[in-house]
Amino acid sequence: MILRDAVRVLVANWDGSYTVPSRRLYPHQWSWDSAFIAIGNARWSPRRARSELLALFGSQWRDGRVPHIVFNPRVPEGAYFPGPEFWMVRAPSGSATSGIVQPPVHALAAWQVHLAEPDPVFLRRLYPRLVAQQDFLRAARRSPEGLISIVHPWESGMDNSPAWDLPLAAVEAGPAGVTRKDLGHVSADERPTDRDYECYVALARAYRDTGYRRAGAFRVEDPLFNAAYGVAELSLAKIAEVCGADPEPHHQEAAAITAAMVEHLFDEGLFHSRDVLTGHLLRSSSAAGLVPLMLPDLPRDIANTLIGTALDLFGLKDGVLPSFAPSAPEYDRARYWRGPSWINLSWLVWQGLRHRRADLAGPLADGMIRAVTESGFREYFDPFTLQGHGCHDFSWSAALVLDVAAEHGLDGVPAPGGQLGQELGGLGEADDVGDHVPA
Ligand code: 9WN
Repeated sequence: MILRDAVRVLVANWDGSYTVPSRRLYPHQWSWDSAFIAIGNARWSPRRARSELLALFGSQWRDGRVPHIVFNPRVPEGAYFPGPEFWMVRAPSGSATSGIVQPPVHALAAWQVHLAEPDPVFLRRLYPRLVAQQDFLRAARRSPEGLISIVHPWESGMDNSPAWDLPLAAVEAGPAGVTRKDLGHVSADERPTDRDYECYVALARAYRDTGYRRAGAFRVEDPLFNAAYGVAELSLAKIAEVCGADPEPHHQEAAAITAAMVEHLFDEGLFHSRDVLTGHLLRSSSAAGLVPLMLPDLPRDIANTLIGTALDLFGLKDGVLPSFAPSAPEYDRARYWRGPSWINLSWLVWQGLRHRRADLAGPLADGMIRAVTESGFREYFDPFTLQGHGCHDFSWSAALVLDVAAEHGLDGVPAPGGQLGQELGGLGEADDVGDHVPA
């Protein structure tokens, strides 16, 4: 039942060639959401999954960047802030987009989509674009330490994580003429504050005014983003083999970023962000610091220490992962990225645990399924009561649960592996995908 409901959410949020994260709160295409959605859609409609990624990369910029939002021209400007009139930029495709990026989880998604239904033609189409995405990050964002930086909290995907409090305190943000649309859909105590928004807008405007070339007052190296970059290289190595390209450079790049992260971002049992402008580590208790578990070549002692931190600081043994450690003073159980549990973050850490600690990966998978079963496909969840917060019918909460069910099983019934076609009784494929799917 829960799987059918998940598919219903994804069908309701489908826009002809991609899926909106949420009909009302996020009514356009978002970059890392589309990767997670593709991973889930691959389990019941690989065609939609391929379309999702191809649609997003259709609005890639010439410099290789994949914008964090591709705007739907049919949605009124006022439906989401900041919209196209704020960003003032178009991709070569003609679509209005934002000018910042999000964690590069797309090569991993492309590989998972291929695994669900092998399609070398799809991979050959996407491979050069995925490489260009990484090239952009190397060219525009790599520091002498070999790490990739983000220039806006929105680029982290974990927008108002307490990890950003210190760098944001230094941002001068006057009253920015911010017209918040989010508060029309979600209660204010579950969203960032007005001051946070003023900083977001000031930073985005400053970056925009340099033609999206020079970072302003915020420049940090985030462990989730860098781990995603490393995992992308490993996925590209596999994709390269299918496409007849050389996988070796991708392996080397993944090894290099893993080593740089261990050298510069690991401290006291957790990976942290580093402020490029001050050179200081931004020590915090963010669960982003556990995501490097996804890197298979992480030294074993570091991985074991991280798992210890996941248990002691984040209470992982109970099967639910808060986005910020509950014992930390900044923790807030209901506010956005400051404590609640998110399905995508849990899924990333689950990926890192599956081949290391099946005894911990299993309960985490059960925890994700329990959250949506008890509270619906909410955007985020109280890590203790699983009460839902943020918007309803949130796409990646639905999509990733389909992936978890396919791999881990549901209600004690073993995982079918591959696609969930039979379990869903053809629900998805019977549905008309529409004419807009990129050929
Ligand atoms: C800004 C769409 C996005 C996610 C982000 C999440 C939230 C946007 C917002 O929603 O951010 O990009 O308006 O708050 O933080 O991770 O991609 O679901």
